[in-house]
Amino acid sequence: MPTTAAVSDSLYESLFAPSPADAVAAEVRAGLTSTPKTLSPWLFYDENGSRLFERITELPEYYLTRIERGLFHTHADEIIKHASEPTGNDPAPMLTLIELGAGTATKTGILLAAIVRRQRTVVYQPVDVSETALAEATENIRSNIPGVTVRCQVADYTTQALPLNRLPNTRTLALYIGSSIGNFSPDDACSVLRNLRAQLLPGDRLLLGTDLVPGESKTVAHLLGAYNDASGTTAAFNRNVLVRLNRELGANFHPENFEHKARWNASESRIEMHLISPIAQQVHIPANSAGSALTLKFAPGETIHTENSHKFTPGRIRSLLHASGFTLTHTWTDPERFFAVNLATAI
Ligand code: AVI
Repeated sequence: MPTTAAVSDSLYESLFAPSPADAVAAEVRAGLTSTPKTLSPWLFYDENGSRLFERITELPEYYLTRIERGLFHTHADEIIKHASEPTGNDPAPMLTLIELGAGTATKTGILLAAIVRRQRTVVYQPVDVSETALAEATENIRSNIPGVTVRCQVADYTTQALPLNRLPNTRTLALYIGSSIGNFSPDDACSVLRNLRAQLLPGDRLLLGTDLVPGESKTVAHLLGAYNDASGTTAAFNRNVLVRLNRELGANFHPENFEHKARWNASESRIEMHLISPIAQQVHIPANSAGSALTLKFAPGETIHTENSHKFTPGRIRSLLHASGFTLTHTWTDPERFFAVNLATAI
């Protein structure tokens, strides 16, 4: 297994995390002085950005959360049955659930309830960099699903060793859902899964949620709609990163002078989010811990690339898992093949 040094610096802060001022200053300087200009997606998730993301997951156009939740509702017992199957000389074991980037764990309750139906009790270990999200997850689960022991861990799952609390004769089922894997480049996605695999035993399982490429029913228009919704929530989420830079770095962006744009990049199989400057403009960022003051010049039409959201073919899911030390065993999709939930075994 590769060491965590294979994980790039941009992964260090992980997604969904409030981050120290120095890390924000350094990331912004590196991204906005490069060509083309970029900002890392983890910068989205300040308090307001996290709230906007929660709203995105409830939008009619953002099918990802709704379909994944539906797949859990329909198939939870089957998923857990397969995850608990005996392999080799490992007789039907009790599962322990660990969740990477658990957030508030709203969908996980469906799987936990299925595990409790099968084995009466379960230890659930949500891992996230956000303490507040974990507190909410614990409260949700403890008050709604008797039989679950919650052991939260604040950690950066992309680079740090996971706090696996392995009881004798248990198998770990790791959850990485919500298409979060899609926000990493193909190489970084492999590094994140290898970091996970390095901490599992052969026979442990991974449940991975992946958004799918357009196909017979799913069109590019569906994808673009999910990232450019009619209510403007995704646009507000995208522009909020500029509001954050004004507040935290004293920058003088006029967010209304940047247009939200979602585009489908077919050759890279990803939705890209950009903030486009329709006019020539300058933005000032005062000196900070990362260096001296910056004056950023934007030409008309120039963009800041803020996020990639990769979409997968079944073959790509299989090869990513294989390259990371897992074998794909089962996939559940909705009838129109918008989204897939994949069960894999650590080899
Ligand atoms: C968190 N992640 C899986 C979301 C996605 O779909 O890539 C983030 C997001 N960006 C815009 N809308 C949602």
